[in-house]
Order: sequence, then C-alpha cells, then structure tokens
Amino acid sequence: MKNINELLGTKYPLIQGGMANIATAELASAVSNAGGLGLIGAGGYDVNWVRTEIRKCKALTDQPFGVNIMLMSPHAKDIAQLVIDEGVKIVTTGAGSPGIYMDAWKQAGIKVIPVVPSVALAIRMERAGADAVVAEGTESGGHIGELTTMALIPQVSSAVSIPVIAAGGIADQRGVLAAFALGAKGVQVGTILLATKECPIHENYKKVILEAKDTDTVVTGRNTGAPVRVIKNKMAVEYLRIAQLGLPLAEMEKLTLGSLRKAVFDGDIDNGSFMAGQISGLIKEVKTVKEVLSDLFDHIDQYKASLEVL
Ligand code: TUI
Repeated sequence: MKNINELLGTKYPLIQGGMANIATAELASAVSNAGGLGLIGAGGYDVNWVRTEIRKCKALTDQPFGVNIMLMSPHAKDIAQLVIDEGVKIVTTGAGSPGIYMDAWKQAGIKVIPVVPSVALAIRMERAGADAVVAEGTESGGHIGELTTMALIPQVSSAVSIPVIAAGGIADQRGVLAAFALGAKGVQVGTILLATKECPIHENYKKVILEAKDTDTVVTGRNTGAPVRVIKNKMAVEYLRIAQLGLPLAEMEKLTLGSLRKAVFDGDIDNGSFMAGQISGLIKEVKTVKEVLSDLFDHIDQYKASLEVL
C-alpha cells in the first residue's frame, strides 16, 4: 500500500478539511507550504470563484494542493469539469457520492479521495477507483455522518485496501497516534486550522473556537437529512426549535449556508453558524499553520515512546 506522503507529495500525512466559505487559496497555500495537503473548499461557490482561487493558489505555493467539492452544491458538476481543465492533481469530495465523476477524473490522472461516513460508501468508492478515502467521524464540524471516529476508522480500514485517512476529533499528537492505531495512514483536520493566523475567518469565529468547551457543539439539520455540527449559540438553539415545526428543506438549508457566511465574514456571534468539531474544547490559542502541523507531527516518536500504558 502506498504511503500517504508519496500519494499526496507531502511532508506530513495530513489533509486540510475542505471547509466551505473558509478554505480559500490563502489557507490552502499556507497548509501546502507547511508540508500538508491544502485544499480549496468549493462549498457553494460557482465555477468562477473556484477558478480564481485555484489560480491564486498556484501563485502562492509550488507544493501540491487540491480542491474539495461539496456535492450538494448546484455547481458541483461544473466544478467537477473545472478541476480537469485547470490540471488540479487531487480532489476530495463531501456531502454525497462522487460516483458519476470518477471515470472522468481518473482519466485526467486526478487522485480522488472521497470523504465517507460509512463502510458501505468506502467500499463503493474503492470499487469506483478512489485512491484513498477520508473516513470522517461524527465528532467533526459541519455536515456529518452518524459513526464516531473510534468506531468508523477500524471498520473502514478492515473493509478496504486503499489507504484510510481519519477525520473527526483530531487536534494533537494523541489524536494522530490514535488514528494510526485504529488503522488510518493519515489524518484530515479542520477545527484546529480555524485557530490559525492564516485562516481567513472573522476574529470572532476564532474567539468562539478558543472559548468553546467540550460540550459546546450541537447538531442541527437532523430532521432534514443534512446534520451539521455547529457551536451552540442563539442561532443553533433557534434552528433546533423551528426544526420541530417542519419547515420545507430548502428553507432550512438557506438558513444554514446563509448563517455560515454570517459567522465567517461578519463574526455575527448570535446569528452565525459556527461550524466546528467536538475537539474545539482542546484548542486554546491561535498559532501559525506551520506551528500547528509541527505540533501534530514533529518528535511524535518521542511522544509515542512516552506512552507507557502496557
Ligand atoms: O461534507 C462534509 N462537511 C461539510 S459540507 C458543508 S457545507 C453544507 N452546509 C449546510 C448543509 C450541508 C452542507 C459543511 N461541512 N464532510 C464530508 C462528509 N460527507 N460528511 C458526511 C458526508 C457524507 C454523507 C452522506 C458523504 C456521503 C453521504 O452519502 C452519500 C450517498 O449517496 O450514499
């Protein structure tokens, strides 16, 4: 099995989460320049926005980077073609199955790494030609599946032969080593990268992450079939209240993506949707992306040796 660093062309076996409205060329290039795989998060943006960010990223780094395509987006099909036209080398996908695009991407020589919440989808993706999968536990921020990282990673690792990259609840060396112990060959992180100098979000978003404790996230959207983990605030409580009233799906989704923008761009503490993982409570300071990656991996052998449990 290929080592993740060889597959991605990275120094560290780390992928940045494809965080919608947050993962711009600025963040992606910072992660790639620090030795991980940076991603431009296409989110709900159109082809023109994504093209501009890809070109910016090419100018900001000579290291490999990728694009994350959020499959619930109405622009997903156009972006699927754009990545081919722009010569993007690595694509990750979220919030759906990328099956219909796989052949075209493989033919273009793109490495495809779908994000999956279950064994069944991981197996389907391996059969369709995926180069690796990100198995994402329900601890993650944003749109999530049901299974915890602890239960998902070993089951996916046993079910497929392609490398598994673990996501959900990882923000320090303990999390990285736990992921490896469960069978993962790499990690994807999102929440820890929110608290970085390079992350282009409103300062209030960073403050919300630093102040959050372990129990401060909730899941909205369970009723609409699109569960989304966010920091519990006025907006989240209100959402959960009206969810019981049974509004149409479109109304609820408008509320979520619109409010994510309010969090990211306006830092609107009450009305923003601050997507973040359960590990937020561990994050206590804003660092540079380079410091975050170094803290996650450098001298990890020494840390491992200090685990005198058995
Ligand atoms: O996609 C994510 N995380 C996201 S996307 C996002 S933007 C958004 N905002 C509001 C509503 C919905 C999306 C914010 N965070 N992570 C990867 C992920 N993919 N998590 C879960 C899944 C997933 C779920 C079901 C993948 C496939 C799936 O089923 C596919 C099928 O057809 O079987």
